[in-house]
Amino acid sequence: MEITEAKFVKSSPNHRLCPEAKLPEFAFIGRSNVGKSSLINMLTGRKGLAKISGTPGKTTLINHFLINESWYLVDLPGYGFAKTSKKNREAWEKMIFDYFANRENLVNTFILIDSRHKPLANDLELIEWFGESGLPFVLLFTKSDKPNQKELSRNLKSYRDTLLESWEEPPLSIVTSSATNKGKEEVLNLLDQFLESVQ
Ligand SMILES: Nc1nc2c(ncn2[C@@H]2O[C@H](COP(=O)(O)OP(=O)(O)O)[C@@H](O)[C@H]2O)c(=O)[nH]1
Ligand SMILES: [Mg+2]
Repeated sequence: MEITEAKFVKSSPNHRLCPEAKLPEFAFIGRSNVGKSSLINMLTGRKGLAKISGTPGKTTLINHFLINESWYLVDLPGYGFAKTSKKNREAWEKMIFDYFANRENLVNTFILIDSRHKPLANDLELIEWFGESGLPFVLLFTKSDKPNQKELSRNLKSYRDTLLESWEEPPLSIVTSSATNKGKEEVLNLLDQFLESVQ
């Protein structure tokens, strides 16, 4: 897979206002600050495509990027921002769940997990929700350049062990770093496979 063209299409406050669901699309979801925008920039090779924010919790819109004029990458608003109100959290949930319930062109969702941490409750909840809903997803561990090798292995194993409590097999996962481009080829190859499967 080579991304030759990547352009921002629009930011939408809900699924109804998203671009027409005519092209295959891939969503990226995860906690605020997990590295979603950085990963989208890494994959597309465009540094300033998705805005990278040092301040977590800012993006509250569904951002569509058109890739190679033929499919979409979608940067979804982040969750788990500690300071958010109950009302904001409920609004986020409604927006996200409506998006997943209605976006029939969605091929796969990448759930981003910060590799610096042990399993976190709201990440696990999201993964369980995907499982229960029967929605396809792949885990992307982010910022793998940050922890040392020992911490990284420990955190990955901890995730695997926790997920194996409710999954027969651990979900497909890829270890990435937007700082070193680790995982870039793997994710792009996977996108290729998904696109072939829907053509
Ligand atoms: N070291 C390192 N920092 C990263 C990586 N990915 C993102 N960051 C940093 O983490 C912060 C949040 O990244 P951003 O992409 O805006 O996260 P988002 O809120 O999930 O979109 C920024 O300061 C990024 O520079 C990575 O792979 N390695
Ligand atoms: Mg972002």
